[in-house]
Amino acid sequence: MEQRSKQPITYRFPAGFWWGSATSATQIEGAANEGGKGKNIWDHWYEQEPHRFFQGVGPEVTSDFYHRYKEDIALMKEIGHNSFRFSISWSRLIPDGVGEVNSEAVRFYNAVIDELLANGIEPFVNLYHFDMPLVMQNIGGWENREVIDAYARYASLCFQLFGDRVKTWFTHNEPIVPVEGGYLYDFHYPNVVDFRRAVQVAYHTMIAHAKAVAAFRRAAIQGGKIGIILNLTPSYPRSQHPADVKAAHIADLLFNRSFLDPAVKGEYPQDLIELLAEHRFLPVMEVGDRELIKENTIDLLGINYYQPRRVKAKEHLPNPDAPFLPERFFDYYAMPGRKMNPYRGWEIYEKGIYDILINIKEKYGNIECFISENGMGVEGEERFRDESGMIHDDYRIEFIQEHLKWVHRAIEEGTNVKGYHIWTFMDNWSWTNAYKNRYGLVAVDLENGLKRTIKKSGYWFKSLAENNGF
Ligand code: BGP
Repeated sequence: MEQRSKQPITYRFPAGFWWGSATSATQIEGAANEGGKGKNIWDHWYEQEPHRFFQGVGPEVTSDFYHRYKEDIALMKEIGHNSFRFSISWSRLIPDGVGEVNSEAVRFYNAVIDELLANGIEPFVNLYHFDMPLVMQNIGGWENREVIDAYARYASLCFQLFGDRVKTWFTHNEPIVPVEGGYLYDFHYPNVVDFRRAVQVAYHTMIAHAKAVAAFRRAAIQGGKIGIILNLTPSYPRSQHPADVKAAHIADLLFNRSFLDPAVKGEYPQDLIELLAEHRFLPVMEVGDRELIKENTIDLLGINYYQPRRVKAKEHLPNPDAPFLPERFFDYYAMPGRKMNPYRGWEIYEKGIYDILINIKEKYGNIECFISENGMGVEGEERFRDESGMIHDDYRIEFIQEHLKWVHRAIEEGTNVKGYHIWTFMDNWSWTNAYKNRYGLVAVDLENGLKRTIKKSGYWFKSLAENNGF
């Protein structure tokens, strides 16, 4: 193979490794009120409570990918992408969630897919990234079984419309996050705080997932694979004391295994069922659900990893009047000496990515997987721009390298890892944080007509992809 870099390659990845990035519709498309798109919960919540969004910035424009996808895909190619994940906006494709398909949306997604393929970039398509159509939320969102059926129909339409060219599909991105945000901790619409409803939403999201997988099997897309993308946040106990270990085990059950086990093994962990039953929080289930989950396991697992979860046994009895939350079972623990991202208050613990992969190998049948998000958010990143306009984000290069060393080691130890996607391609709008934390390999200059400029990390990523290692 041609050696493009002068540097020797110490960490070489398997042939055909996927190098690319991940994005989501609401975070990059913009054109929120254009092209016949229906409103989703983000458009609605922003209209209701703009002050909840960083600097009052909502999702109307974001990075304007809707109008600039050609330029952006050219940049992806330039920085070495061989694959790229985006999501379809359900409310763009089917404005009211259940009715007519919006032909302008079909045109747009066809154009994006064709442009990616023409540039040698494999499209990875996710069906749901936090963006419930408003009409669907107004009848209860994931709490309502009708919404599950509407979602399954939407999924099946997507397979019909785009499955001739898109071979890699995902049902959900981080399905725990809308549960946490929307039903426990008040950072997504509908801003409910109710453990019982949260459990029901989580359960129904998995039923929706299984129905989408079933629809995918019926669609029989040649060479197609379907999966789910989970933010598997490893839970580390403060110590090996049994009470700390138990606290970490419960956090793992609630936040990771509540989706991982049904998706990969086709069943919920017995300990989770017992825990919920003990506290009288089992969700309402229907006849046939168990078989549906059993029969519709995934082909491919996407793993998002940002930071670990460190917990300890509870030190005080919970206040019986406070709302019931997962923290009923553990307290968070800030490990002394832990490494922090100085620009966004998250811990950096590179080995976590390895621990997740080894766990998947040992306990989940070594299912085919890839790193579907990993990245470093930086507040105030504009200060690292030089006169030429380039952002010198050496910290991001180091962040990626240090994580990739652990991914490499996991591959050497026999894990079935097929690729690495960074969050994210270009700086984007992020939920209530709006443009606060920048994650892109490409900068988007908000002061300058959303001008795109490749960051230092973008050039580094190019050499990483071209050399299939570093
Ligand atoms: C992940 C989500 C992304 C993105 C990222 C960064 O959980 O899948 O959509 O938002 O986190 O989050 P933030 O911008 O809040 O730092």
